[in-house]
Amino acid sequence: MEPTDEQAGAWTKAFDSGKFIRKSSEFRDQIEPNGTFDVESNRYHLYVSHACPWAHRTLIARTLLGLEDHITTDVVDWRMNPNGSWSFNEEEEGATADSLHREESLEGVYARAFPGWKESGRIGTVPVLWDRKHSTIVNNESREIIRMFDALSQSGLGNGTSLCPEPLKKEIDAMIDANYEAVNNGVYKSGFARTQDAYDEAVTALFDRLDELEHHLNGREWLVGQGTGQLTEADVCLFPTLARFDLVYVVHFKCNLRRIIDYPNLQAFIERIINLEGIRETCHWHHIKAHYFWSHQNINTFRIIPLGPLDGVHTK
Ligand SMILES: N[C@@H](CCC(=O)N[C@@H](CS)C(=O)NCC(=O)O)C(=O)O
Repeated sequence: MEPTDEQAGAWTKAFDSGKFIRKSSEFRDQIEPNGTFDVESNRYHLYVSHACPWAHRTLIARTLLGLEDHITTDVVDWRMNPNGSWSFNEEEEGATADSLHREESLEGVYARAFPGWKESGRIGTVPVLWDRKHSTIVNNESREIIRMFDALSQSGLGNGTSLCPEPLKKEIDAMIDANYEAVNNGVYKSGFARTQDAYDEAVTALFDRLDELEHHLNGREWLVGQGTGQLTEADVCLFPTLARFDLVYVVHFKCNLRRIIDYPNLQAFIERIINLEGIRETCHWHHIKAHYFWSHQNINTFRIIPLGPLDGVHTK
């Protein structure tokens, strides 16, 4: 039976032959020294969901680059609204109000940046990087936000480290690209597939890539770089998907050929990242688990949240 528009949420408009098609991000401006969006402490604000793997990337980069004192954040409720939009709810543990505008939902924030937003029929995604000075959205594409955070760290706001050093940039981009369709987006394509063929294709590509990554991590700590490698954006982009895998995707998105815990190198990889200073604090397991099983009623009609798994990084 086809889910109703209500049950299927924002994704109803994004299918082609049963395959889930991810929409592109709308706001693509950049922070640049002396540009419209100049480098300034406490000017930019990040709206995130702790459930969302794309938003998680930006929080991890913010921590690793030492930008916590320069970029403020607000966190939406883990409950996604039936149309796919996000609300603020300071009553919910780990979530906040919209500290900048007191909007009830993220749609209100998008509407401030883009008059006519609500009529446009689009739904605002997280993460969102907001500029206090021009009262607008700078960017809502996670990959570009983390690259900008790197530039901020280089410009003296953060701890000066880089997750994308120039000599490794090509290798980093190639690794992020190679993981994007198959893994980061692949779990969604598996879970939201509306035909057996679309599902089979997505799950096969997903596990082929996980097998390759398991092999690639033999004798390495990080995905990119000489020797055992060095921590880069490529690791930051892969981690949020792997960290949600056994907790959610295996069951909810039917990504069940194997679990991450069955891959020794991938399991060691997520543990390595989670043990970096400040990273465990960015992992809100309740938001992650409750969000998916509760919000996608078209694939989990009665919103039952599974009890397990008993093992995994989320238990430590
Ligand atoms: N390309 C975006 C994707 C962001 C995205 O899809 N976020 C999801 C949450 S995991 C969202 O807000 N979805 C709302 C919707 O599409 O209705 C990025 O990487 O920043």
